[in-house]
Amino acid sequence: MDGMMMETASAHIDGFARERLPPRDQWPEFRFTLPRLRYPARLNCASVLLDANLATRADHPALVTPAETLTYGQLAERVNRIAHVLVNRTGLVPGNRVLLRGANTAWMVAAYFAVLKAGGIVVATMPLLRAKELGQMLRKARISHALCDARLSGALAEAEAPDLRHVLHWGDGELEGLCVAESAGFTACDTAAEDICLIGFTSGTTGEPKGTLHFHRDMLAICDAYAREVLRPEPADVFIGSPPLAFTFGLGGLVLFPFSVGATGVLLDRASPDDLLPAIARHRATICFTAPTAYRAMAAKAGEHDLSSLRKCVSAGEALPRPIFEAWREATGLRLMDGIGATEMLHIFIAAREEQIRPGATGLPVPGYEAKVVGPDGAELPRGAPGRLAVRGPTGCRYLDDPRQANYVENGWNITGDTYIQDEDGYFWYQARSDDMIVSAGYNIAGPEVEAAMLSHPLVRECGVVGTPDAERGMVVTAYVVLEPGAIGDAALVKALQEHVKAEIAPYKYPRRIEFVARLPRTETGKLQRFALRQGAIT
Ligand code: 3UK
Repeated sequence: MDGMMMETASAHIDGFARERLPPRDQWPEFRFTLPRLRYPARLNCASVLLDANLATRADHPALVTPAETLTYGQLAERVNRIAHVLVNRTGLVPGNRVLLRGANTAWMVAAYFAVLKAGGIVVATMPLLRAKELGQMLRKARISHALCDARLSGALAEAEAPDLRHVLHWGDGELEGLCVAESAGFTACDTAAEDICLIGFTSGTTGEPKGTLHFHRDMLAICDAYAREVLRPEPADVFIGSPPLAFTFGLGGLVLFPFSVGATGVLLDRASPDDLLPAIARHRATICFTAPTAYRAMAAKAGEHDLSSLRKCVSAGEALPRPIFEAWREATGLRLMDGIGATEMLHIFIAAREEQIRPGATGLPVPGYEAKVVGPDGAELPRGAPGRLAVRGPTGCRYLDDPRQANYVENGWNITGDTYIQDEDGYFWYQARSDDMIVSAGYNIAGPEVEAAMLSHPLVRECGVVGTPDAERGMVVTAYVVLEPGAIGDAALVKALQEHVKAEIAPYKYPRRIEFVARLPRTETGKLQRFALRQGAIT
């Protein structure tokens, strides 16, 4: 082997995932325009993000959870012991896929880094998944190993998974016991920067789940692009938030970003708005990551808690309606940092630093990324015209063995499935998911714009707007509304809300139908389930 080959050769002995990367001509174009994004050919992201902190910050808290606090030194030890267990007890070889199942806990993070450090491929799963969904992932990624929180072992045991040979649990003493016998030092697998380290399954609503492949260098790229350039955390920061670690929004916001500067991540078992508010106060958290609806709910109760430690709040997962931005500013004095990310892109690629924020817009391309709005033929549209969002940068979409790759990547650009408008100053304004645009009596109407108008009415707590079939107009705009406590959803309120919307935005967009419901259907990642609204399947 010549030197060049040695440098770039994969460390994977098990080539399953690499062999199922999409064909090269269907890859997005990867761009490394910032100097920091030019990574060496060999790197292990667990060493860079975790072990790099040991020299100077070994005694600084890396993770704080209700059960324990781990310094960087203690976390690194636990990671190393688990890595030894994986290799010595379960025969893990580089390239094997390891399913992780647990709530946001320190053991979950330690298991995650152990797999990365040993050269394995992480497949993290959301706690709410059931045997059927776990089985789909286990078979699709041909997973041989699993590390699982004992409290969540049931669904995994029931999953149909012919290749799953090694399952170890933590929380019941099993993994803990095995760790005691292992040494606290582990030399990281000498992975290539382009070795796959993560398969992130998308929270898609229809069809088989899609597995997105990410390289070791991608995990660093989101820290060096979004975190370093837009979020700009400091070593003294304390991160907190609600997204599960299996959702890459949570992985970045609660683990990778804090670790990239030697800061602290607070992990909560349960992180509803009512859990998050007191936790922010108790831990003196400085940076919060959660979904728009959680900020809405927290804004209403912010006065009952000491949130004075907060300095930055990130909102992602779905569009941030302007009324929520305003409510949060009123409640805390902070400007919410909206950002659009995607599992395919690993993390956020359009956002804005606080001083650049335009309320209502998602923002500007994150340094290192480019974005444009294109028409059906892929040609860039003039500013102000709605069209399909296309992005490229240091991260991008590679589905595991999936023909749907061709739908996400066009001419080297990632097509996220979102309709956007870019304004004259370059800012990107979210309209809707492209397949959620409502066509009513010949007009194109974006549900999220109507939702924002509804939310600015004081009696509306939550709102979801979809098109429902109508004989005369093709579709009619239908709003499902959760009212503030005490409000009465009668005909007079329907009329008042319709008048309110007509006064806020173009009158033809007003919801002809309004239904009052107790709650809106949402995914575990905080997204409104529009298909459920369209089907009228409201609980
Ligand atoms: C939508 C947004 C408007 C958009 C994610 C931050 O949400 C994440 O990943 P998913 O794969 O979904 C991607 C889709 O969600 N979306 C996300 N953020 C916004 N729409 N404004 C936003 N700010 O349709 C996108 O295509 O679940 C978010 C970081 C990592 C992530 N994986």
